[in-house]
Amino acid sequence: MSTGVSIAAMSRYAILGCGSVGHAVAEELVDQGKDVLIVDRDEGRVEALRDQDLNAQAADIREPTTADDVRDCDVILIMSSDIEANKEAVANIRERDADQFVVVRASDPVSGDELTELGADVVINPSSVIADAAMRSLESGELEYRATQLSEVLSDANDRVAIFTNESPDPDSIASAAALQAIATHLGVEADICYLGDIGHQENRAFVNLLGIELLNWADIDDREQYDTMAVVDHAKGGEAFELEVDIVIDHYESDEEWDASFVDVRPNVSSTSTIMTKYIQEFDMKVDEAVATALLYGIREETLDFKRDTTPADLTAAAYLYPFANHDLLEQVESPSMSPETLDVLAEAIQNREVQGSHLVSNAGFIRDREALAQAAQHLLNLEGITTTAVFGIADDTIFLAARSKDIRMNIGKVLSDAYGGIGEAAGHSTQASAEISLGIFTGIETNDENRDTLLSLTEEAVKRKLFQAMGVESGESGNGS
Ligand SMILES: [Mn+2]
Repeated sequence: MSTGVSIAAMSRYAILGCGSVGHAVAEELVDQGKDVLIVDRDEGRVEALRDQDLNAQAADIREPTTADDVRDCDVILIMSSDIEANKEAVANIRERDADQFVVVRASDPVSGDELTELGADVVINPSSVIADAAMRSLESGELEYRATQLSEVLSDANDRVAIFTNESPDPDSIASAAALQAIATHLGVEADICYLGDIGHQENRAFVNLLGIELLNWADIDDREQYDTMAVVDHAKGGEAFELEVDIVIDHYESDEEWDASFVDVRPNVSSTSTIMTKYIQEFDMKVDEAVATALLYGIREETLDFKRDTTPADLTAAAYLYPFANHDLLEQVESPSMSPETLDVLAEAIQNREVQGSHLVSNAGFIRDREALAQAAQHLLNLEGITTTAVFGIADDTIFLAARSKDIRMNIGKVLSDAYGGIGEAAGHSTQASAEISLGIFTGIETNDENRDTLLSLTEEAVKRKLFQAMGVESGESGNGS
């Protein structure tokens, strides 16, 4: 593509080898109005192509002269099923030293590597293309099948459907329930979202209120007879044994419970039930409501810790689908009900840099302005799954400030900090929360240009982390860096 002008307007295409694949590609390009030259050694075939008003010429693609014939083409597609001939064609073209874009058909990964070495820009391996296509059709076929099943079970409801979130409803669970309710409505079936425990976290309450999702406490419902179909979504984690008879189960975790439901869709290969529900919404080809889209997007982001944990392609495509329908201002409000921008920055930095040893998390928030943000970040990180102790530190005014939190009853975090830093700084606090201050001392002479700042940061980071993990009784540096 030596010309500097638009490829779409000016490119000439050559197709070398016009069997079934080459022919299909040629037809597609001609349909798109492209200028195509076809080269094939079979004279009869060339004759037939010319009868179809195609620009074809008879020549052996292995011949060096063929490379001369296609010298004016910008893109060369070598599509013959004779892989040895394809190799020679690539070699001849590359010998001409022209800047042409070469796409070539291989037969297997080995010939693919050889063709790449000979200078092909793109190598196509038919068996992997077919395998990919087969997997995609299988996936969409399965989804179509499941969607039909789901709509049958929902439509069987004579009265109302009760959709249960997990016991302490979290965003993934609430969003999934709202999505299933929307699907039921789409099918003309009435459904309510119910919960058994209580909505504990303040953020989850904010989530429900801001999105205007109506959740009913099962304990407050007198007329339970009105529900003849029961669904549970995102229920496996965080729920006691479910005593009601269930018809629909949708989850991303395998459950310990033996469900005797007519519809079960459990996919451990995705990270959230919201991802699964998004696929159904797409399959039902329904207009997705703003609140539902926002809820689902938040559900996916929360389960994947904003796409940092166990994110699968399915989670990403679901999020990408939801993105344009979601209300991003609302999303921001849900995410940060009471956090200042500085706290959010510190928290983001701390999540990114976290190092986890066992259930202990230590993280560096970098250079900070507001020390209070460290304490909030440490408190917030304590919500991460499997974490019982957190410590977040940052640098301000030539001093390292550190805030720590613990919910591990066997650990006195105040004592841990004074063990770790008592000798080199000041530590204060008690069993569940504590803080420490360490003067940068020997480092303070360094002029803080950007490069020195980075060096300073990594030196302090290592020292601070090592001392803390030691005092906690674990050695740093062996495993489990979260970022
Ligand atoms: Mn979940």
